[in-house]
Amino acid sequence: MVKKYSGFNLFVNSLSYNENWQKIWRSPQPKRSYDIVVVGGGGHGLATAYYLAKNHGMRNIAVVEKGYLGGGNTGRNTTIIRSNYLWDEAAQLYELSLKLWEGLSQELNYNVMFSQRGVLNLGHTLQDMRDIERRVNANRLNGIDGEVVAPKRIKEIAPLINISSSCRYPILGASWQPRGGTARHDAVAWGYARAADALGVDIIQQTEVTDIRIENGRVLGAETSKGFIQTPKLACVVAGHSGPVAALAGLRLPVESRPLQALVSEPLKPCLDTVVMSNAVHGYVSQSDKGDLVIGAGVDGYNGFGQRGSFHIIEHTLQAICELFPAFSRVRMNRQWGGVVDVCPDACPIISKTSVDGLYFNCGWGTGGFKATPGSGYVFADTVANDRPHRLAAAFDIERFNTGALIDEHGAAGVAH
Ligand code: FAD
Ligand code: PYC
Repeated sequence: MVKKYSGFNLFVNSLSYNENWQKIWRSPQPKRSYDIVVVGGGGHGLATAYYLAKNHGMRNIAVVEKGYLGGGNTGRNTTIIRSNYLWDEAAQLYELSLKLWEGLSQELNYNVMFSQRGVLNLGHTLQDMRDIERRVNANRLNGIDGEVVAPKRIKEIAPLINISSSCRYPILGASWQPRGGTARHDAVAWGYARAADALGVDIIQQTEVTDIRIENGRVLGAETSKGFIQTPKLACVVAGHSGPVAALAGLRLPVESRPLQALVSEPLKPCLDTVVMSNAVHGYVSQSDKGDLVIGAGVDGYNGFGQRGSFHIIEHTLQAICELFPAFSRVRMNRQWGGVVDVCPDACPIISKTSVDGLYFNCGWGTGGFKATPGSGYVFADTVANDRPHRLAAAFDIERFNTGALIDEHGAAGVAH
C-alpha cells in the first residue's frame, strides 16, 4: 500500500535523510535460483522483467545490476522518442514502443513524464531532403505519423531557429513527427522497477555478473559478486557491456562500444517546446521541464568503455547548436557526461536467442534505444518466455549477420555512428 504523507510528515522525513521514506522496491538478497535472471538494470532490463511477470505470469525472476538502476545509458541519454524509421521491421518495432509510451504512465501508475512535443529531423542538402521524403513516405505507408515541412513551418514550430538561406548549412526542410517527444529517463527506470517489484521480481543492485556457467551447451547460471545464481534462462541486457558479457559465454557479438556524450545548460525560461535534430550540422536539442537545454551529438571516433568523451566533440556539438539557434550562443553549459553505446554494423538492435541454450541477448541499440525501452522489453520478454523470437523481433535475430539480411537504419538513426 502506498503510504500517504502530510506536509508535516514530508518536512520531518526530509530531515531524516530519507531514512523513514517508504522504499518503492525491495532490496532482497539473491536467492539460490530463479526461473529467469535478467542481467542489467537499465530501462530495457527492467521492462523485460516487468513484461515477463505481467504478460507471461512468471514470478521467480531476478534483475541483477552491477551498479544502480538506470545508472548506465538509461540515465545518461537525451530522451528523444520517435518511431520514424525507414524499414518496415524497424518502423514496426519502434512504433509498438511509441504506442506503449502513450499509455505507460497509466500502465505503471507512475508518471514517466512522456511529452509528445514532436520531433523535427532537419534537412540541409538536396540529398537530405530526398532521404527525408523517402522516409516520411515509408512511415505513412506503415501508418506512422509524419510530414515533410518547409522552413516557414519549422520556424512556427521552433521560433528561435535560424532559417536564413545565407548560413553555411541552410535549413531546406524537415521531417516532423508530432507524436514523438521526450520522457523522464530515470522515472522510466523507477516506474518499471516499482511495477516489476510489485509483481514479485527481485531487483538486486550492486551485484555484477562475473561469469556465465554453461554445461553441454546449456546455461546453468551466473557467477556474481554475491555468489552463484542458478537459472535455466539468462537474459542479458547490458548495452555498452554486451561484448564483454557475451565473452563470458565464449561468444563474440557484432557490436562495438563507443562513447556518446551529452550536456545540459543552465535552466532557461521556456523557449523550445519541441525536439530538433540535425544530422548534417550534427546536433540535437530539446528543453527539459526544469528549463535546461538538453544537447547531444554523434559518437566519439574510437571504441572504449570509459563513460566520458573527447573535448572536440563537445565543441563541435555546441557549434552546431549555435548555428541552428544563434540565440543559444549566450547560454552557459552546466554539466557534461558520457555513456557507452553498443553499435551494430546496420544500426539496428540484436534481440535474440544465442547458440547457447537458455542464453539470450538484447543489445546493439546504439545511440537510439531509449525510445525503444517499452517495446524492447515487451518483445524480448516474449522471446525469452517462449524460447522463440517474438514476431517483431524475428528480423533482429543475430542470425542476420550470417544470412546478410541486414536492416540498414543509419539514415533514420539520426546520430552519426
Ligand atoms: P543501460 O541503461 O546502459 O543498462 C545496462 C545496464 O547493465 C547498466 O545499468 C549496467 O550497469 C548493467 N551491466 C553491465 N554489465 C553488467 C554486468 N556484468 N552485471 C550486471 N549488470 C551489468 N536513445 C534514444 O532513443 N534517444 C536519445 O535521445 C538517446 N540519447 C542518448 C544520449 C546519450 C549521451 C547516450 C549515452 C545514449 C543515448 N541514447 C538515446 C541511447 C539509449 O540511452 C540506450 O540505447 C538505452 O538507454 C539502452 O538502455 P539499456 O537498458 O539497454 O542500457
Ligand atoms: O535516436 O533519436 C535518437 C537519438 C537522439 C539522440 C540520440 N539518439
